[in-house]
Amino acid sequence: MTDTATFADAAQRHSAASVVRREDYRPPAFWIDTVDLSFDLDPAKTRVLNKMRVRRNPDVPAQPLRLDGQALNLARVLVNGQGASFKMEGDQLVLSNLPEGPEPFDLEIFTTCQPEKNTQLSGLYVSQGAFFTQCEAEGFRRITYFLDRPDVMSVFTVTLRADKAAYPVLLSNGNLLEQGDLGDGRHFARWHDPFKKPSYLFALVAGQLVAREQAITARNGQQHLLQVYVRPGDLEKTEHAMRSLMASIAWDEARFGLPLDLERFMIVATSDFNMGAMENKGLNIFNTKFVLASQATATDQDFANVESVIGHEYFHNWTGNRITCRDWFQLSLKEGLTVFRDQEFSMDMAGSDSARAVKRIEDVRLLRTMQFAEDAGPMAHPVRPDSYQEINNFYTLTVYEKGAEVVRMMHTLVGEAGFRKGMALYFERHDGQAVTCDDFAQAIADANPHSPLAVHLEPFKRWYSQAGTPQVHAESQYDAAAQTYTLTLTQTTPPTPGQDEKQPLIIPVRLGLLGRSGAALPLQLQSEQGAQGLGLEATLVLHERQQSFVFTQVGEMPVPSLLRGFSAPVVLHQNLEDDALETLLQHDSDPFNRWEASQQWAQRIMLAAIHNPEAEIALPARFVQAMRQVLGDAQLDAAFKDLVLTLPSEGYIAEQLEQVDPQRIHAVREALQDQLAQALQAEWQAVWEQHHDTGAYRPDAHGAGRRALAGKALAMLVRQAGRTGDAVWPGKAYQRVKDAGNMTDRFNALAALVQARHPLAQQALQRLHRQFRDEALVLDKWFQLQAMAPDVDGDVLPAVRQLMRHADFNLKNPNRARSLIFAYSSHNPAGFHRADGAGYQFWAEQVLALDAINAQVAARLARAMDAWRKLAQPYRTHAEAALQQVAAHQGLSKDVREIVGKALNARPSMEKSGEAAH
Ligand code: B3K
Ligand code: ZN
Repeated sequence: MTDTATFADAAQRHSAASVVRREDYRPPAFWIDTVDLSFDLDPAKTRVLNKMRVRRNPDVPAQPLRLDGQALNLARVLVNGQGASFKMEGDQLVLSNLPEGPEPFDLEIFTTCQPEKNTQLSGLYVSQGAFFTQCEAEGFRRITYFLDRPDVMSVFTVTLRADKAAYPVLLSNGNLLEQGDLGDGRHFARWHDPFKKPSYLFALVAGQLVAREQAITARNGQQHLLQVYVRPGDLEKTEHAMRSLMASIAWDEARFGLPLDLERFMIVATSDFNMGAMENKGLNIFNTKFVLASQATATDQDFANVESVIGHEYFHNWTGNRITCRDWFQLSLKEGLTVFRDQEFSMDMAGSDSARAVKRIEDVRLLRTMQFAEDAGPMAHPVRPDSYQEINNFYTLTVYEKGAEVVRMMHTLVGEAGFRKGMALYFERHDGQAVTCDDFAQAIADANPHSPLAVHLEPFKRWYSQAGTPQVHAESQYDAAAQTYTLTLTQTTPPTPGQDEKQPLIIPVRLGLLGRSGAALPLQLQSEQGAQGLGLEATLVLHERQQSFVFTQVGEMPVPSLLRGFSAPVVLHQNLEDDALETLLQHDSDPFNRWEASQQWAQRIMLAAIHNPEAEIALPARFVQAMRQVLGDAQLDAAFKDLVLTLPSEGYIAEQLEQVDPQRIHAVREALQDQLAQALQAEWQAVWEQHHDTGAYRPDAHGAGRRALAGKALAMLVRQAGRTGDAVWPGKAYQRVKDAGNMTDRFNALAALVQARHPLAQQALQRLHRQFRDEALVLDKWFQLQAMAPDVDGDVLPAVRQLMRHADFNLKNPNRARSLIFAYSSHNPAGFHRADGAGYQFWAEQVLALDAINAQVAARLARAMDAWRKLAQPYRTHAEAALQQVAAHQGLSKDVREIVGKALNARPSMEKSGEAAH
């Protein structure tokens, strides 16, 4: 036994912020081939014995072995069974006198940790009496000393020992080798994962859990056992999760030829989790929010989310686990690709073309409201970042959603069959390796040597290295005499922090042309080889800063339908007349662009109203008429109508402005909503009559669409009633809160009352609370709805403060903190941006309070102020003061320090960029 050293989290907080750079990547000096871990699980003090087989990396000059550790108590270090000398440098355990030569040696490290004190929820922690782990990105070092980096891949064997009554279920990755009693009321289980993996994919779970089980036979005849573990009492809410898992397995086999590679695949749910879920090999750990679903407690959106997140984590088994990331800068290698895969999975599951389009619209809406904002703010970074202070801050919309769009563009450029070939080549080359984003792009291109992707591969890869949202300007000219239509596309990307100069990108632009009657016009493109017939739709590849495309034999002045299906993550500027937008809305064969036309039109109306505070806020009759037509169109799906009738969000409108007055945006949007409610009252009633009864509940796309549209109709009718004093519709809504047969209808009715600030809302809220007081996920919704209520005379903040004192509120539970504090700070602009700055003060208090508990969650909340520089006065001054207050706090985590530091200091040529873009 050598000395004992304690390194508390606090020590780490005081170390100076250091920047990790991609260019500094060096291969590891040692490999760890096998790891044998033994745990004696105890909430107060868990003992961890870590036996590793280590060898020098022959490709790297000899140097000491530096192992990462954090918040550990070190008791013993043995090399080949002998006490070894070591020193501590910061958080690292440094071993210098190791055996020389290429032979492997044994390294044994004995440490203890304190799971019940671990409020960070990273490493090994306790949630409701059970043990869980979260190791990505750098949590494994909070369990034992290790080369905690993704390019070190090892074969793990894990022994768990614990009290049998308190922890009857003992799980880890891979296959169960043996289990049994130890006497003294303790028992053990021993697991072995045959696949080598990086430490971030390690997991263990121990507790009182029950499982839904399903045996399946794969296409190749192999048997697998699937298990979904939850707390006793939640079992009946796991059917949808199991179905989703089975569908995911079948989909990956069918679409990509990728089978399940383990005997057993386990999902475990916990209510204390920093994010959505985690793809640990064979043992996915999930936030309960993305596992539990029953019609009584979950909405259609919840059902869809469960399906998509289960798919996402399952798909990581190949894209992330079998092939992993060389370093954390390559995070999008697994995340962008896996999001693309889960989006495609959800679309395939949705079925009809129209339901697929609805899913695409939802994905694009998220990208444009959240990722575009990120790209325009102080945290803007490339899909493959160049540096970070805290990697957990880079699990962003840019890495995930924009990363998925980059993969989608590759898919567009090589086609579905070509993409599948590319994926096959990627696995052939890299299975079992830790690789880079470049390796992925290279494989897709190499499998499709004649594709535009291969032709333009180097410039295409700028999508990985260049931050900021490209702006594409489209101008066109019709020559009636020559019957030619010339489309000129120009691309620019605004400067972002640390990146002033931008190069042109490869931008696929899917398009069609419509005639006056709305019919699609045949496309013929003039090229060096003569006219090229393209059918009714084509994909142009923009690769220069400016390019003109000449279409010939165009018999009439066409309406262009550009960027169909949102074929590239860019902002398209094209100033179409209202006439053209109406043609697209009514006739475009591309449902995405039909929806887009409605949004462009609405956006134009909203921006005009915002810029003219003197003028009366009014919806043009023509727009109202177009909306009336959409609502009455028997050919259109309900879900699609719901999306068309949804005005662009306040956040999205804010993004379009140089200077943001959140109160003005809110006032305009509310006034226009009132007008939609009033002018279309008869239509809303008809919609309600047609759609509110969806029969027996099934969470499919069709039923969900009907419920969504009925919910919107009810909200509009209650809104209108609130203005006229009519009691019928609020009464119906209240009745529905009481007797709805499913949570979607119940929640929509409650939301209608709360959003209209109707007096019945309080009663309805109390009722829901009484009925669902034991359902944590429903209570989250209950808090969230109140935090997002439309502000009247500044009354939301006091209500939020009051809710923080509610017996059911708990700051330590991330879901609960998000449902109240995040919902208010990030999703209620009018409630949050107060002229007295009190919302920002509240934010500062909560960031600091959370930071003392859980740095990752605190840093997420810190991002609510990303866009502060664009705020109008007096908001901006108050916002800056609140940021300064957080920044000045002693002992801030590096997570929060990075976010507020960048918010205050990252002053790119952003101000310049705004001008360039408008
Ligand atoms: N890979 C995890 C995210 C880990 C986040 C660490 N801060 C979930 C996912 O993307 O599938
Ligand atoms: Zn993921």
